[in-house]
Amino acid sequence: MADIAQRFPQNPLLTPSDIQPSRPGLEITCLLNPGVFRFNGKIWLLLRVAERPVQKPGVTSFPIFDANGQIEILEFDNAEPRLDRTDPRVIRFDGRHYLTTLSHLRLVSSTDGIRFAEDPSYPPLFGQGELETYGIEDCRVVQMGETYYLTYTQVSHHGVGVGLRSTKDWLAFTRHGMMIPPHNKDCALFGEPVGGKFFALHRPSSPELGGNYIWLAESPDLEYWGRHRCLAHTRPGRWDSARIGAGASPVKTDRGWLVIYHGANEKHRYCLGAMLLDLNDPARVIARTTEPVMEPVADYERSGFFGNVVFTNGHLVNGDTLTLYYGASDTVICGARLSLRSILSRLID
Ligand code: MAN
Repeated sequence: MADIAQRFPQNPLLTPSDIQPSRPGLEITCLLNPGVFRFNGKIWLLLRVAERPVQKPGVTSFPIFDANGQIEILEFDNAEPRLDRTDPRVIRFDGRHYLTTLSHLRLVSSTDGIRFAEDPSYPPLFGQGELETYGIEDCRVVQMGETYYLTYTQVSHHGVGVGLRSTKDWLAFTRHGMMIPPHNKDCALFGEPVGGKFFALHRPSSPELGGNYIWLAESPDLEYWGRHRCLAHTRPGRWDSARIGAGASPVKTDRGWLVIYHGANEKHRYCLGAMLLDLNDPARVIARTTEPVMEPVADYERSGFFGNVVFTNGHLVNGDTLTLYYGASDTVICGARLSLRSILSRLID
């Protein structure tokens, strides 16, 4: 088997019952896809917490924020013929799409990288304003100097785009607004400029003509992004045939920028693979793994809210060890270690 990930024996590290809902009346349905960083001598995860009301029989209900930041609960009768509930993540009603859960971001920290707990002095991050009324999701975190940059998915009825916030202390945040407009997600900033420019991987969707491909953008100031180039397509007939998207910030190695990315096939089976980009010209793809480096094989990766998913957007590097934190089955948070050398050996002879 292609999988070279050594899963933590303690997996899952966090389950929905380990975290308190953000308000009375809501339950946590899923913990997903954390951003990862070091701060104040600890390891931190910025979890995506997906909530909805405790479900009543025969009814699908979920919260959204109104433009004033107040929670509103929408309810749909399951017997309603115009309601399409085939995907547990999204419902369609009368031509409109809604998320079945509302996500916010929650900080947990750890000294050993295994046991994580909330620190009440660091409050959660919620969606704010009209571009985040359906919540915020899947945040990548990168540190440049003393500043941490957060790139995350902003969801609203306007569409799905990439938001940018920054902070130095995880208490006060600067909101930089929408960095890349819909439909776009899976945005990972490079941790340092290359040739004097900032770079970001991102994932527009152009389903009618084109697809869900990984793109590269550059910026002089982290504010204005341009020179968009397509780096990688989905590959028909393979594990990454339907959609691909970058994981965390690329890892700088002496062979190139190593990108861990997720790929899904038409059956929505999410695996992880790797790509190597030129150190001086990240628009040049040197190599890409033929097979995944990690697949949903453990029980907790195969069944859950949305089964057959391993999805990462956060990792730490220590020598040859890449410690990935990932969402399994869109339900629980797990950890795994991979050797950088063995990933690289699948990319270059
Ligand atoms: C999308 C996103 C992720 C999620 C996967 C699998 O890519 O919503 O957050 O983990 O789908 O459901």
